[in-house]
Amino acid sequence: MLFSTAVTAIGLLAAQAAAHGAVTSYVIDGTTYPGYEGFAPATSPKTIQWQWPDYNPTMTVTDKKVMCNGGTSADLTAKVAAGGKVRANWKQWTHAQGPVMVWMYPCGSDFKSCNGSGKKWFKIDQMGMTAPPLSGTSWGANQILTKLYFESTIPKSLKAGNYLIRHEIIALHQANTPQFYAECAQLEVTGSGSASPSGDYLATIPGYAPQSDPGITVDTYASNAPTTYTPPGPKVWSG
Ligand SMILES: *[C@@H]1O[C@H](CO)[C@@H](O)[C@H](O)[C@H]1NC(C)=O
Ligand SMILES: [Cu+2]
Repeated sequence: MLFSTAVTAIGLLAAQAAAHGAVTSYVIDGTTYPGYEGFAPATSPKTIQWQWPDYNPTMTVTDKKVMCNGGTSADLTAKVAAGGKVRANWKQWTHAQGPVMVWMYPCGSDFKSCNGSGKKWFKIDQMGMTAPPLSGTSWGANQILTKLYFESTIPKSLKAGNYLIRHEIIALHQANTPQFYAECAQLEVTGSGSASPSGDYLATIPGYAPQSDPGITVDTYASNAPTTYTPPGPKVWSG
């Protein structure tokens, strides 16, 4: 009895773990960079990605873990030309409903002291819902479910320098119980750009929107569910 209960519990845990996901590698200007894989932090290979401790979702937008899934600085940094492409790969993903948002943060000269604080985060890309219903599959998250990647362009005019890139999925498959999945990696943007977003394009993380934002706390299955969806946080800055 006890034994079978334990086996069931382990089975459930494994099923839960398998139901989540994280960015596990990147392709940046054509070069592949490994990230973390599996369920335990690794010391090798060295990565550009901030080490995350588990696949579990963060449950509130105000939790510190929402920033980079609990990660701190990485050993490596990937170079990317402004105007170049960053593709994030997920080894597994299972939830169709929810937005994908790609954010950046200027790190200054030293990644080791870069902690993501202050109102400096900006979005460079996002995909919410492209056609109703909210309970359907016309979502950014479903693109990851079917393709296991999301590719974005670094704004061509972005000022050169050190940045974090943060890929975030908000899984909305449980009514009024959003799940945040976000990972960060270190980029050195090159080129002759001199532009930086300001004002309404900037946000702090955690807390880029209230937990009650209709893009965060929503019942995608409600009979009176809205037919449109706006991802939470600022507008995308494209340079
Ligand atoms: C984050 O970094 C900034 C700038 O270096 C620093 O002023 C701040 O105290 C740091 N915050 C934490 C929580 O470490
Ligand atoms: Cu999950």
